[in-house]
Amino acid sequence: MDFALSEESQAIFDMARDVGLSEIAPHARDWEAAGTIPKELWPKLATLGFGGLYVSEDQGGSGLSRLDATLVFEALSMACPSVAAFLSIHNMCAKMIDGFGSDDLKDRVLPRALTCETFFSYCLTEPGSGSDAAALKTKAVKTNTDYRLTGTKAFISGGGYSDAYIVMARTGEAGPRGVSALIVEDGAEGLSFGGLEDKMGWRSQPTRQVQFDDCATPLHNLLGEEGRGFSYAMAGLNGGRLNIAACSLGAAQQALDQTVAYVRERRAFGQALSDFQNTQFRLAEMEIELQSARIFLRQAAWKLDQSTPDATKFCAMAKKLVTEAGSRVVDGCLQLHGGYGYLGDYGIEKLSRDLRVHQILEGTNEIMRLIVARQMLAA
Ligand code: FAD
Ligand code: 2MC
Repeated sequence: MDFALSEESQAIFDMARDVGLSEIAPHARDWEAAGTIPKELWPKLATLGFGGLYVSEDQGGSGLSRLDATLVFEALSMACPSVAAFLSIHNMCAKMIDGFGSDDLKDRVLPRALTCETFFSYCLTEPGSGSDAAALKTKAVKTNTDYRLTGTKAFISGGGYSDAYIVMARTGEAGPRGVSALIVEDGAEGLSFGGLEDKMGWRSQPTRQVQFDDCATPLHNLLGEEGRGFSYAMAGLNGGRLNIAACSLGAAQQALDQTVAYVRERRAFGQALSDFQNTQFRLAEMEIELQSARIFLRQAAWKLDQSTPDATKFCAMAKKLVTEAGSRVVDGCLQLHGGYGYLGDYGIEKLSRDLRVHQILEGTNEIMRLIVARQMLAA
């Protein structure tokens, strides 16, 4: 057992932190105001292998472990968790294609996904089914030449922005076993988008409904086998949940680092804020919370890397634990900044808004508890 990062893992973290500092951090607030991220960013990140972090090397991906991939998201989130999390969704899709796609699909789709020329979104949630994802109603009817989709997906990160969508749609019976995963490319006949959602955080990412009105996608755009799409979607989310946790961790660490510097400078009652024992104890609590969250997250990632039988449970536990710890820490940092923490210029209020949704998406933290309890009570 080794609790230290290897030199190689540390180098991956440092590389991601540096590119975040130079390419993302200076623009994060402008992109938030604009409500979008310039598409030119992605190919730049792809040159570092960030378009397919855990896509296998055979397919041209970076072949990183899940643990190393969480380091990338932790580091990028120090610059902006909204941008980092958006990239995580694309990576989740790329890995689903790598893991479950036919050779033909991989050859056709993956090269452009890895360079981010094709940026992917993930479409599971519907207006009437979020947590109970297997109740989805979007239908895909098979013809001789294509699948024809009808239905609506809700809250899609990258809706109307991305170049392609992995869509979970019903091709068979009710429940999870009647679901298939299909790739629908932007511009497909019958594909349209709802208006831009006005969100609390993640504002640089466009979120829209994705609508299918007898929308055609070729038969060869089926991912894997018919009826297995729900399992593929869930498998994708195991890694996605680790990444979202890593995004909370990196953002909270950034807030804490900034707060340590701030309390040394800011004075009240004739002394630095850092001289108050209350400040010291709060800093210590936050440090303990983040360090323990980090170790727990890395253990969960290691379990997914090893495909241990309890990996799903650990991914769910890590998502719940780290996203809640991250938000608590950012809120504590905001408090230590006093009124300045509430102002846009200091960046902490943005982190607070961006991180809040991590307790809701990629499965709410109640669903994470459900997954954990189900595994505990099984057998
Ligand atoms: P509901 O399922 O209606 O839940 C409402 C409340 O009830 C929650 O507190 C929930 O925890 C609780 N609840 C539900 N069932 C149970 C239960 N069995 N036990 C206890 N409590 C329960 N989805 C995508 O597919 N792709 C995306 O790209 C995407 N991006 C998103 C981006 C944003 C900004 C947001 C806000 C959401 C995004 N989502 C996306 C959707 C997200 O995954 C869902 O919002 C989430 O899964 C919850 O579903 P819901 O909103 O329908 O809430
Ligand atoms: N990993 C791999 N396979 C899984 C899995 C996992 N984590 N979870 C379920 N499966 C498989 C499971 O083994 C079963 O396969 P099989 O048919 O071969 O036996 C199948 O999927 C069905 O599983 P369940 O019987 O557990 O399905 P159920 O409907 O009871 O509930 C639940 C599953 C509640 C865990 C699931 O619906 C869920 O995770 N809900 C939350 C939805 C969610 O996370 N949405 C996120 C949307 S994406 C997003 O928000 C973004 C920002 C991108």
